[in-house]
Amino acid sequence: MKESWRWYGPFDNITLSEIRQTGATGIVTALHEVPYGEVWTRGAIADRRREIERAGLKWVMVESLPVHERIKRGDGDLSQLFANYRQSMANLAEEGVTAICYNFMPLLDWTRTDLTAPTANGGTCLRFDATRMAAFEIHMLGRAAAANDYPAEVQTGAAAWFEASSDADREALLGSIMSGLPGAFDRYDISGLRKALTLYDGIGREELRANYRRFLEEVVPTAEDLGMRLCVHPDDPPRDILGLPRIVSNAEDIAWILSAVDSPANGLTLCSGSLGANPTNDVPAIARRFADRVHFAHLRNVAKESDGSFEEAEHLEGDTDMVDLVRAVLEEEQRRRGAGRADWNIVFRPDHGQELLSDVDRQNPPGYPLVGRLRGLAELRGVAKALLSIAPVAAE
Ligand code: DNO
Repeated sequence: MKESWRWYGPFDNITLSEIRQTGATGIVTALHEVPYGEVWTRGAIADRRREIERAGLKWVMVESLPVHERIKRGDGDLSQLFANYRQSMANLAEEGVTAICYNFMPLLDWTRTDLTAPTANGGTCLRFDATRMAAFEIHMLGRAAAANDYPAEVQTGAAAWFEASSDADREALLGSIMSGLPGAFDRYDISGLRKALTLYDGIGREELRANYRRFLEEVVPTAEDLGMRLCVHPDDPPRDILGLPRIVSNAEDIAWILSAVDSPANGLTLCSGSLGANPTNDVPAIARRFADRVHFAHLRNVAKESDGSFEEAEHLEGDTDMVDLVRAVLEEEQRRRGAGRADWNIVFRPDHGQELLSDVDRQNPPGYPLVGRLRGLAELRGVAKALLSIAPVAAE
């Protein structure tokens, strides 16, 4: 398993030389400063690549080359946006960066209601609280149909939270919900969000799927020609949110995506934390079922609660059997080696981390502290090493 680390480039105050000390050798990054939909120039990619290589590391994965909202909505003439996406892909390939993670979540990327929920050991973690999300949707946003998405007791709790909340509480909640958007783009206030949501009127699951299929048809052949791999990131959380459909949430969705354009270039980011937030998703089973199309793994864990809330747990704790999941990845590597596949070494990164120790002073992007992720990486490395030494991993 190829150890990698997400680095936000100029937006990150963790330096490449610090990352080098974690033992990770691969860098996962993006040109976050380029507005969505614009071409990543070869020169800008080369500069970033050289900066990474000067630190003794290698740019192994793009996360993300964002898919423009208009493509998600199927809005108007998209030919320029598709052409730009393909041009960015070609420029990346020229610079030797051949794997791209992206998502197809409408409007928002990952969504949490609390960025600093206290953990039992004195650190903090990211939390999705069903009551607060309901308070946001029903009372702050005033989305009429939102009540249907929450059980009665969550609605009652939401009304109580809203009644008791101060302006500062509500601002903080809005801020947390908007924090999933990387870089500096497209954060909304309440009225901006209401307006952005109306652009999705009439776009349900089937429409979004049609728009996604069109995107895949436009870019997967290019990826094949360039020897690149695309890997879609699952929805986080894996359920409809703000009334917007989500179509990358479970095994059925993934099966649909991978067969919509059936090519090895059309692959999956196995994000155990995102998938693991839905109680009906068996993450190791999903990993095994789609193993040959997993081009990237995000390894982290969540602890779920009965009302739909969840918290980011320590990497080896929480609801997903992480040892079994790592075993599934190692089994796939073994199969690929047996089949002579050059891409047998699956890139993974410790996804998110709790804020521990000095993390609290560093102002890192939510979910991406140094110590918490280093802990996750070290634990995952230990699991992989132990599994490999106990017995050769079973392979067919
Ligand atoms: C969250 C990340 C996601 C991911 C995008 C990929 O921590 O895993 O924001 O980068 O969804 O496009």
